[in-house]
Amino acid sequence: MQNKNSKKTITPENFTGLQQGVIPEYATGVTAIKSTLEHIARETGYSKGFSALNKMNQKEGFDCPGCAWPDPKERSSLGEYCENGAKAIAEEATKKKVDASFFTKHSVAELLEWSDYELGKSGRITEPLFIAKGESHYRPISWDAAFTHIGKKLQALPTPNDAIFYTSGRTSNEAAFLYQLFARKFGTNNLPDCSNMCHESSGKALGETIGIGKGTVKLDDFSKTDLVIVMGQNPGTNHPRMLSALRETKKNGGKIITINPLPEVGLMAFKHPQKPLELLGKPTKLTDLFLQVKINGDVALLKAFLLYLVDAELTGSDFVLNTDFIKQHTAGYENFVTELKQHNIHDLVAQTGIPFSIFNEAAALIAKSNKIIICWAMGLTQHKNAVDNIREAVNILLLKGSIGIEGGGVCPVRGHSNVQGDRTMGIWEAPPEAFLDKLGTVFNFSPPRKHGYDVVNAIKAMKAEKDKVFIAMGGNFISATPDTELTAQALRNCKLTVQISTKLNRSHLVHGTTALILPCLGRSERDIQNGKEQFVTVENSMGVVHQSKGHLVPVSDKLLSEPMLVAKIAAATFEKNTTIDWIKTASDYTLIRDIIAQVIPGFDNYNEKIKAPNGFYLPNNPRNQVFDTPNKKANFTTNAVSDILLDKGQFLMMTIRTHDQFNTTIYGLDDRYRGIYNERRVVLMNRKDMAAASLVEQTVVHLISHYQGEERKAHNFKIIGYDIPKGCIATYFPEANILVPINQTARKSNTPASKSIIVSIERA
Ligand SMILES: Nc1nc2c(c(=O)[nH]1)N[C@H]1C(S)=C(S)[C@@H](COP(=O)(O)OP(=O)(O)OC[C@H]3O[C@@H](n4cnc5c(=O)[nH]c(N)nc54)[C@H](O)[C@@H]3O)O[C@H]1N2
Ligand SMILES: Nc1nc2c(c(=O)[nH]1)N[C@H]1C(S)=C(S)[C@@H](COP(=O)(O)OP(=O)(O)OC[C@H]3O[C@@H](n4cnc5c(=O)[nH]c(N)nc54)[C@H](O)[C@@H]3O)O[C@H]1N2
Ligand code: SF4
Ligand SMILES: [Mo]
Repeated sequence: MQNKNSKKTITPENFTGLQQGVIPEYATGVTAIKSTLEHIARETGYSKGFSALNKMNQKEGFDCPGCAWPDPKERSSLGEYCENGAKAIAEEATKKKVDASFFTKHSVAELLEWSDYELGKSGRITEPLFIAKGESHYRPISWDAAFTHIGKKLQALPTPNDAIFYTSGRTSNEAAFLYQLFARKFGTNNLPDCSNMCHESSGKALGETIGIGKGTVKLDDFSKTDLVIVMGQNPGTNHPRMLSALRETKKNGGKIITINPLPEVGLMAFKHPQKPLELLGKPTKLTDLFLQVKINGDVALLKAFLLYLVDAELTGSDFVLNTDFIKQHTAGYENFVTELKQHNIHDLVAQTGIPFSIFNEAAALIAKSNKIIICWAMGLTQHKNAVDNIREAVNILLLKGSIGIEGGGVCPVRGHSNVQGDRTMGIWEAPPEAFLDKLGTVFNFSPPRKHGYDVVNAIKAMKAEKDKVFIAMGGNFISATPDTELTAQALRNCKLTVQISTKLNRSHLVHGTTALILPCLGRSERDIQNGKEQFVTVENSMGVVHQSKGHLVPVSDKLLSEPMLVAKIAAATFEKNTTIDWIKTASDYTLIRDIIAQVIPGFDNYNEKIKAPNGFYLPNNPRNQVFDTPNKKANFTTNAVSDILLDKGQFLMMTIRTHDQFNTTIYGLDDRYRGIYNERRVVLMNRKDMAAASLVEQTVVHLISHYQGEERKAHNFKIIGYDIPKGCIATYFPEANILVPINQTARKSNTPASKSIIVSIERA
């Protein structure tokens, strides 16, 4: 935690020059094309940029390094990408380079003063780099020396549990499988990943209620549904091609309800950028009913819907529930109804901030719809009661029998392009016993059984004890995690930190006693091993596994692929003491897929199945109304409404993404769909709250978060009047992460509650 009197922090706190503009009425269209072109021109040049875009999300090409939204069966010849996918590729294929001379010029201390935006814009890392104890600058190191250093430090640890192996969700199935195998052979389940901060709450809630920690819908269900409910998600920015799926819903007569504290532009109306005629005409209206819920009011809202559905007197009909489904496939219904009936629908709706008449309209629409899809993202998963949010969403679908039917089901929309695949491959601090049993049998060893650290527990462990080894397969741990100042102390306590990265970020600068930066190939780049071109495989948000093959010339000839990097670390750590030929396995990715096929259900015949141009679906029993829970039923659950109480002068704050970032990678300083330009240090605030606190547009304030008597402070934000419920404010991630208390996490999933932070506002 930061000393209240000191302004020195891990992240710079200066302004860049706020400009405010109008909020557009619809998403994409011509402005999006213009923005795409500008990014491509600036980062890669047109020739390289379009060469990459032409291959992105095409059957012979590479998977977009942006989000995990699936590709349609038929790919458009005009391109299968969105504005933000194009920005993601421009960022990876950038001409700018971070080489040894860059680090000769800039010390770590100097770079720490740069913003995340400035760091990222420095370019791609081109060679392995090392910083020794007490040194001020990174310097080049040979690959061999780098691997030997890691091997020696790992070997010297008193216990394998002193090593922590983090993963971000861009890592391919092949690299992820080798990485977890290495960690477990080394002797630990310390495999925290970005999922712990992302959809962990979805996995936990879905696992116990329907028996699989994943979604159940397929892309074409969006054209067959009666109703899509989009909760706590901003697809116009974060999953832009989902708007095309929602457009199909509308074209086929389906309805859309949006539940969000903000009227996100992308969800309101949309012009398809790859349909030239549409660009000239009117946008498609998407949301039919917008429910402007207060932050963390979702359990109350969902409970009110549930009460409406089970109470025939309210709906005026006995036929809104699917009683056959409830009888045949579920458990816990009586208990669920008994608990529900203790609530009063008007009290529940009052807690949401939504006018009763609008609630009523939405409830009536749910009651009359049979095929319902519920989609959600971080607006539901990053709260103390995040698991409850999702369990309540499942309750609705169970009442309606809308799981495992055409046009109905759960749709947790994943973030990183292979975060779901990484988990399938065993990147999990709490692996199922059956997975470990199989891994042990196939590789003839006894995998560690004790669960490892997730992200929050990894930070606490590194903070509590010195001299651990922290290795990150991608990502930007210091900027993505909560409680930035505390996490910095944790990382600096390590004896070695290793970052396997494509681009420069803050995690290279907040490092252990010694540190390595190991640069790797990006998705879009050609990967040649042993003279043969390789491809990798990934799993999208709907459980489809498919190929991804880069074709651009790598930015440097000193880069290694992620699978080869893991293999070399493993070989240096185990030396002669291993039964696996790591280097040989990583020299031909079909060999990695052969071993995956032996361990992971659904991957039998992997090398054959992956030849299908659209990939293949993994098994998903709830799609057939088979629920692999302990009681073999889909389970109703009971959940309490939010217990967050605000004192006078306090607000509930959510930390969200702008339209110009991919997590901690900042593409630009604008948030076009919210009318905010050239500034990220802003607070979106209700205008009545502003008036009550005598704050005006652009007043400079500091934010103080409150958690069980602890205070954390972030300086310099500008107030912006916005259409957001009273008592709620919004700031951007990662600037506000310093305010997220390490101990304020979701029950059961331990995900940092970065969408419900209690803060007070202090005038600067
Ligand atoms: N371009 C781009 N694409 C991305 C990313 C990116 O940073 N940039 N990140 C990727 C990743 S890793 C992820 S996980 C996803 C994230 O995708 P999103 O979850 O869409 O991202 P956030 O900006 O966190 O937006 C959360 C949304 O939830 C709403 N919200 C916040 N609190 C509440 C609440 O209490 N209740 C309700 N109902 N709504 C709430 C916010 O207003 C906002 O609209 O996107 C992925 N795709
Ligand atoms: N306050 C707050 N905090 C949050 C969130 C929030 O909404 N609010 N969201 C959370 C969520 S949902 C997530 S997923 C996490 C994200 O956490 P992370 O996944 O750790 O962070 P990213 O910003 O996605 O990581 C970006 C870095 O990954 C590296 N990289 C990019 N491509 C590749 C590649 O192909 N290979 C390798 N090896 N490296 C690559 C680059 O060096 C880049 O700097 O943040 C979480 N933190
Ligand atoms: S929707 Fe997601 S996966 Fe598709 S092109 Fe856009 S960023 Fe890439
Ligand atoms: Mo995420």
